[in-house]
Amino acid sequence: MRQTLVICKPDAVERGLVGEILGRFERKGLTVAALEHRTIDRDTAERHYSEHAGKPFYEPLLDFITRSSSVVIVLEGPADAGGDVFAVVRTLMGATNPATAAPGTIRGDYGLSPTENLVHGSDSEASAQREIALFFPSVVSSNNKVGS
Ligand code: 3AN
Repeated sequence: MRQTLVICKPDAVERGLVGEILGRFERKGLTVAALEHRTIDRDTAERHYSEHAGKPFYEPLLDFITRSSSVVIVLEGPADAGGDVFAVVRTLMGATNPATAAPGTIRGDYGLSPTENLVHGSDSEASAQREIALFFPSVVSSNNKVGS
């Protein structure tokens, strides 16, 4: 199995779109390996978004992601699914800026704000490993295991 981290961000929870978002991933064929409704604390947010430190949108991004609860999810799919699970998730998410994301994608269908863009998905296998360890230290990811 391959795993990736998804966050239904505070705007998704506030707008009641968690079921819609998770349903899209489930109907695609991915399954939930771990799920938690939690308010992300500042320290975790800073570590999660460390690559963006110093950028103009960094502080607003931290304020946004910590302002209310998120639903943090580990999704998984079979290793032979024909594509990396993280890439499947990102295709369904759509481009970072919802205003220009393709119709039919989550961001393209439900968003307008570049900061409040509903959903996060790991952008590589390495990011998935790092982010799953950050949010779910008890979940042992099977990514990259021979024969899995
Ligand atoms: P993605 O979430 O599509 O992988 P990243 O990793 O480049 O995008 O950015 C992380 C998050 O930072 C985005 N989901 C969005 O909330 C915010 N962000 C990225 N670029 C901008 C921007 N130009 N203006 C405002 N917020 C941004």
